[in-house]
Amino acid sequence: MMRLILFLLLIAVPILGCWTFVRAEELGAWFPGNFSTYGPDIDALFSLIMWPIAITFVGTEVVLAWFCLRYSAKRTDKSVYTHGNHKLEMIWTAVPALVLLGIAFSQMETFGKIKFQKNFPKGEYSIEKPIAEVWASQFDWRMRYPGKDGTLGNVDDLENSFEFAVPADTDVVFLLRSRDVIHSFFVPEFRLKQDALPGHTIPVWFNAKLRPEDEQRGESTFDLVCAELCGWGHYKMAGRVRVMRKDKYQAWLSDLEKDWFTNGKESAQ
Ligand SMILES: [Cu+2]
Repeated sequence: MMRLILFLLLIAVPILGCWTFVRAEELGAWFPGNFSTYGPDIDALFSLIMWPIAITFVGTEVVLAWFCLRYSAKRTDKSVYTHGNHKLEMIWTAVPALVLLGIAFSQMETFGKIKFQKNFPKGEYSIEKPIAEVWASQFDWRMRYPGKDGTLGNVDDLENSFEFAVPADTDVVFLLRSRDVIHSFFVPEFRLKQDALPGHTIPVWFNAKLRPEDEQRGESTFDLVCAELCGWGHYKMAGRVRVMRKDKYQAWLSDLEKDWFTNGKESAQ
């Protein structure tokens, strides 16, 4: 009786597991909608890894439940000693190794396209001419934009915090830096997550779209969160990425410039 209860409890796990894996996508449990050009590639990799895991998980749980029902010892049984099965061990080492190797090779193209610096966009914004520098620190995000001269690191640079504005449908390259500890720049809708490491300047790129319902307005806002536990105020590193139609972006930039150089005096009057 006990054995049967145990079996039913154990078999409930893969049954619920199947239901979760099949339904998760339509329930929106994996990711929010995608709004960047390389999002679909990342989603394809997610499925590529998720399905072997799902099948292995459900398979092993079913076997576990079945073995508990079929092979659990009775009180009168004697102990059995085993030294294992060499052949079986070879198989269950080699099969996952091959699967991992397959995953490693099949993600290389996407990884190269997104992360290798030689494949970075070379349009209006590039590694040499980034749209901004994004500084992560305990516990805020600071963006530094080049001023009129288009280059960073001089007196006409503009700054703001927690709000990263970018033009829509444009390859945007920015430099990610940290002032103190490791942080991580994460925008789920862009499928973009990049660690910020102290002492390193890491170029990052994306190309974001407006949400369809925002086409009229010409601006969409997405959450920017820190995805690396960086201290007690980690939860406060909640910023926004504002994706704007190009004309809106230019207007926003000149507003920032005005505010920055008048120290807010002009807009306060
Ligand atoms: Cu952080």
